[in-house]
Amino acid sequence: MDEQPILVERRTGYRVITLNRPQRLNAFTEAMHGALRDALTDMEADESCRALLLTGAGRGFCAGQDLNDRLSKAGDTPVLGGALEAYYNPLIRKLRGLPFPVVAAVNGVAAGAGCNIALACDIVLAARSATFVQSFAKIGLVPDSGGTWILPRLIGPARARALALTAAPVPAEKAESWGMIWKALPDEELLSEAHQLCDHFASAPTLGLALIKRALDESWDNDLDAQLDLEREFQREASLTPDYAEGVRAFLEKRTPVFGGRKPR
Ligand code: T3D
Repeated sequence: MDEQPILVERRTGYRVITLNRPQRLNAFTEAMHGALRDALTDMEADESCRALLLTGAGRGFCAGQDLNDRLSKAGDTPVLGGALEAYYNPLIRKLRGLPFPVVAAVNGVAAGAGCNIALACDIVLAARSATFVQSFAKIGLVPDSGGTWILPRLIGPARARALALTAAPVPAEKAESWGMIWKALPDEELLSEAHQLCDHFASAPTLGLALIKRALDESWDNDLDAQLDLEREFQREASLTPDYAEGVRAFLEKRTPVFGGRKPR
């Protein structure tokens, strides 16, 4: 068993989680899922945590499920579904629902569920040497961890379908040009840019950003009418935050706003 399948670092206003099984390109085991779930629950409960940076140790971001756990000594493979229910689906729901921005710094290959976990993050930065692979078809599986939902929404049905059916790797710069990720960066700049972004979010109007995330997510299921109603409600909610008042005052006083990210009293 790995001693620390993930590493958690507390920075001022945000946390860094590093998937830490580099010898297996950070593929997921149950222990890693458990540690990640606990770390996410812990940071969600901490009001001082206002962003998350997710990255991988070594040369990969994450190669999805550790396939060593999917072959018994007798050579049998299991019936799947249980791990999605217990681990991958809750993980994707948690990442999407965190009340602050999640930045993925994809340092190397992101394959299988590892690819879709990255794509579920709010902002995806990738090293130019990184690739994104829907590798499921190579082993007779179906994209999971939200891939069949997120991928076509990011890059359109034609590209999503071809990638899912062929498992062709997408290099980071192509992923950027397709709108699959936010930015491809020189490898040596990846982490510093991800930290800069999280530093920025650590002093941003966090409650407003959480509402932005929800509004964009909910738009997929709404028609324009319903979305306009939702925007009215969310705007009302945002206007009750101290950060909105601070933002307006700071603008009129021509100074930099100081956002506390706190709930209204
Ligand atoms: O419950 C369920 O199971 C359902 C959930 C499924 C979720 C999924 O994610 S299913 C998809 C699982 N992942 C894959 O199929 C990807 C398998 N890996 C690869 O195709 C390739 O490793 C990569 C394209 C990711 C990278 O290729 P490359 O050439 O850069 O590296 P490599 O040499 O293949 O891998 C380096 C090492 O990591 C190697 O170990 P070794 O030979 O040095 O001892 C390799 O075996 C290991 N590794 C990579 N991916 C996995 C893995 N070991 C276990 N599981 C992996 N997924």
